[in-house]
Amino acid sequence: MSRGLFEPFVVAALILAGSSGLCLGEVSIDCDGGEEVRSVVVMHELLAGGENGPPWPVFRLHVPAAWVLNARGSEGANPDGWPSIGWDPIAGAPEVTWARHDGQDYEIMVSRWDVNQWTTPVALTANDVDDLDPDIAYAPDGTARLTFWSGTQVFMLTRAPGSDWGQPEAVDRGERPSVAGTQIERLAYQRSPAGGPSEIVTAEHAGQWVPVVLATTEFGGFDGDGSLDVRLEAQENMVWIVWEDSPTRLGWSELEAGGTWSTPAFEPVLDPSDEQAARLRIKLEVLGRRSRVP
Ligand SMILES: [Ca+2]
Ligand SMILES: [Ca+2]
Repeated sequence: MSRGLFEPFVVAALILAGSSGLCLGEVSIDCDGGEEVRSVVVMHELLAGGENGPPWPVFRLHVPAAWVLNARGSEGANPDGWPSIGWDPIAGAPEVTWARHDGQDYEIMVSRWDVNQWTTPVALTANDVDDLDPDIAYAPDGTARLTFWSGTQVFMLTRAPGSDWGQPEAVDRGERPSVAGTQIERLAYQRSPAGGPSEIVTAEHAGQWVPVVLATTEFGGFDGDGSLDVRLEAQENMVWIVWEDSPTRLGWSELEAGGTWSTPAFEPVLDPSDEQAARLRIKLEVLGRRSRVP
């Protein structure tokens, strides 16, 4: 199978019986007999309540060490954050970003799969404040985009094919941003001012960043940590945004012809363990609409 024609990612949830305190996980690649990457494997422990345990330690002990990324990332008092994985359509290889604690605060790290090994992780930030929850995606032309948040500010970095990452660009006040493989520079995030409802926001770069508020909610997220897990998604020329709207439903909106966002719709969530299935139901609904366009 040629590169770029398949979904090169596998996300495996490893459920460990009992509560031994043992946390196993892994972020690694899976190759065929040659150097072609077949998938990126993210294994982790699914904790009680549906929360994810740390993904970094090695689970597949037979895997060559060069395939495994950051195997000690879950160690210490301030373990590394959850990874986001992008797929470079030109190199045909994955790139991973995550937040790493430097002893003072968190910085944004990146590493790419280069022929037969992960590159030495590089920090894209260097400061005295927490930089968190990076998300990476590639536009169809190979432009990489990476977004993260720090304090109450959302940032975006861009790397054109063959170039280095630019400097972090402040986008808007907000938290927990998400990026997707759209050709247009765009992201989604939440704004959660103290004492007020959260806003679900998308911003597009058209000369300057233009934020659009899609919805508001008083909900604090399924994990109760304030994260509404706002996700920007893009597939088959369809673009949509999903968020945790209440204890019983996800909200979603899709980008319509003409560039406007649809009035939010809602998908029931039976319980937190149904969330990923509910996100898949929304995806099928969005892609199904596409198939009905004459
Ligand atoms: Ca920092
Ligand atoms: Ca620092």
